[in-house]
Amino acid sequence: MKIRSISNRPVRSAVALSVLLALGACSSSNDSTDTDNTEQPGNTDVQTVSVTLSAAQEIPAPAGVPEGATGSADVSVDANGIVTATLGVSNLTGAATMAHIHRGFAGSTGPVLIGLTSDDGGSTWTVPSDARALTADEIGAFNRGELYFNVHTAANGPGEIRGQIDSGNTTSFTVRLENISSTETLNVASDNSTQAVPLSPGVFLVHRNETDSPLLLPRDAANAGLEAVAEDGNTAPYAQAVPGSVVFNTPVGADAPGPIGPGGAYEFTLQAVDGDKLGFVTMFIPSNDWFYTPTDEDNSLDLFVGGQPVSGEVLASDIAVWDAGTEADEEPGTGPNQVQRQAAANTGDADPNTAVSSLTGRGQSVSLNGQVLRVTITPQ
Ligand SMILES: [Ca+2]
Ligand SMILES: [Ca+2]
Ligand SMILES: [Ca+2]
Repeated sequence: MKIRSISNRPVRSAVALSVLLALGACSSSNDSTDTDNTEQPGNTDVQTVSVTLSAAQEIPAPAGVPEGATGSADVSVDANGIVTATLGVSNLTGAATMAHIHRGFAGSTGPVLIGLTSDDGGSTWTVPSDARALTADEIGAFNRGELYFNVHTAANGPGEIRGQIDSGNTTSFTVRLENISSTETLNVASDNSTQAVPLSPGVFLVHRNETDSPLLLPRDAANAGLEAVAEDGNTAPYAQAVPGSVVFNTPVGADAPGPIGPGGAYEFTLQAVDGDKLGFVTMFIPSNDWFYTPTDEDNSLDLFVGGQPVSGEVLASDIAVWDAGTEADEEPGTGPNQVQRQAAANTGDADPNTAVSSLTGRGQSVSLNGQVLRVTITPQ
C-alpha cells in the first residue's frame, strides 16, 4: 500500500541549535570491534552482473576525462564469496594505475574490499586467485547493489571512472526521519519548564545480521562510532567502527550538515533486497549519551515483509530512546556536560553502567509529552 507523501517543510532551526555539534575529531576510549556476521545471504545463486563504468559516476568528479572514457565489467560472486571479475577500460587520461571493488551505495564512497590486477599495462583487470573471499554480509551488499568498481589513473588519483554493480534485483527506498517534537515536549523537572528535543546527524546501515544491528555492537561497551554520535552528534568515527554504515547529516531544505529541530527532517535513499533490514542511530540532543534507534529484537526495521517492500510510517513503539553507556547522565535539557553546554566534545563523567541498552532496559526513563521522531519508509 502506498501512503501519502509528506511534503518537505522548511527547517525552523532554533538559535540554540546553531551552537551544537562541533563535528570535528572526537577522541574515544573504545576500540572498534569486528562484527560477527554469520548469516547466509538470501540469494545463493551465482549471477553474473554486467557493469558499465563512467566518469559521471565518480566521486569526487574527476578532471580532464576524455569524452569516450569508459569501462565494462562482468562480475559474479559464488556462495562462498569468491569473486570473479573481468574489467576492461579505455580512453582514460592515461594508463589505469589501480582498480578495486569497493563497498558503497551509488552516490557515496566506501572502503576497498578487493583489489584487481592487470597483466597488460592497465587495459584489462581481473581478480587475482589469492584475493580474499567476501564475507556473508559483503555478499549481501553485492546482492543489494552496494558494491562498485573504481579505476584510478595518475591524473585522477581518487578515481577516474566508476561503475555501480547493480544486479537489477534491488528495491530503492526513501527513508524520512522527521522531528515532530515541540517546545512543549521535554519536561525539565528542576525548573518546571519544557523544551524541544532536537536530533543530530546520524548513520544508517542496511544489513542482514540475524541477532542485532552492527551499529549497536558490542552491547557491553559502545563502539567508537556510537559513542561519538550519542554524545556529540559526531558521525565521523562510525565509518571505521562499522563498515557499511552511511552518514546522513544534511537536513531537508538545508545546504549544510546540522541538527534538526521541530519540523526538520533528514531523508536518505538506499537499495535493498528481500531479507535486508535497516538500522539507524540519531542523537537525542538534550542528553549526555542518548540516541534514538529501532528497539525491536534485532534493533532494525524490516524492509520487506513476506517478500514485499514495506511502505509507510514506522510504529512509534518500534523506535525508542537508548543510552550508549558512555557518559553519566545529567538531567535532560540542563546538564553542563551535555552537547549544548559542554566546553568540548567527549566531555563528561564515565557512565557507571556501560551497557548499550534502551532506557527501559537500563531501568531509566525520560519525561516526554508525545513523540519526537517519526520514521517513514517509502519504496520507489
Ligand atoms: Ca548515559
Ligand atoms: Ca565519552
Ligand atoms: Ca558530554
